[in-house]
Amino acid sequence: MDKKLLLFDVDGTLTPSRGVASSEMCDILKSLYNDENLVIGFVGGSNLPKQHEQLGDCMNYFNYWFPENGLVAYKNGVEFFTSDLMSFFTEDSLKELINFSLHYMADLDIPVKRGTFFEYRTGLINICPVGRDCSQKEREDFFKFDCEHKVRENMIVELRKKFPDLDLHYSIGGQISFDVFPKGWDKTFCLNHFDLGEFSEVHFFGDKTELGGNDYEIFCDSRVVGHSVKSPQDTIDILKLEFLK
Ligand code: M1P
Repeated sequence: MDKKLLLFDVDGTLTPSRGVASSEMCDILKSLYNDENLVIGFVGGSNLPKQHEQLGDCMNYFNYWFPENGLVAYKNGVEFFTSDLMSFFTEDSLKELINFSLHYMADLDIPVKRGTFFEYRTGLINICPVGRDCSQKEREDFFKFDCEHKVRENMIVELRKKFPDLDLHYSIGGQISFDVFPKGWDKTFCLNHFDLGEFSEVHFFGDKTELGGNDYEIFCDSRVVGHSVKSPQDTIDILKLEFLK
């Protein structure tokens, strides 16, 4: 019962947005992993290949990997759970969502459009007005444009209006896109994979902890001690202060 569970968001918390983990971050994760009183996991909206690109060999310093908010789950590198979006959608309701989204994005007047506007994943859908195939420079430009013009927020308002009966949750976790998933399939979902009674404390670190951000629900969960960070460096500072022996 002395064990603590530490859960980390990826983008903006362990790594820069869609960037890679620093060697300092990796060293700290290694020290935490080697502490027998700690159990370590990451939980992000991205799928595993993207998380692997970002975390590289640091992945080995996590007992648990939770891609797609824990709708896919690994323990010690072995998958033990996977969900299916089609247990929620019917083919017709999914088609309606895709058709409306593609029409909406076709009518958007934004500076640049590339490919992959709608990505169907295992436990969530990712909608990306600029297109996931954009370059790093186009990603950063879109992010600035979106901060000013609220392209994603406005689209979410329209989706909510259009599909009031679908119990969907919309969440902005990164720079160019937003995730859509059934209510309850947010990052708190990963907590279902534990018997939380085994831990004296459960901590979560995330950067998008404000309402509408994809760390909000788990950050506010009463079972969890939430840490809101501004950057990976901020995460490192808290870990050094509170968890490194
Ligand atoms: O992990 C946070 C988000 O990372 C990506 O967002 P973006 O490409 O917009 O920066 C996506 O993988 C998204 O699904 C995820 O929530």
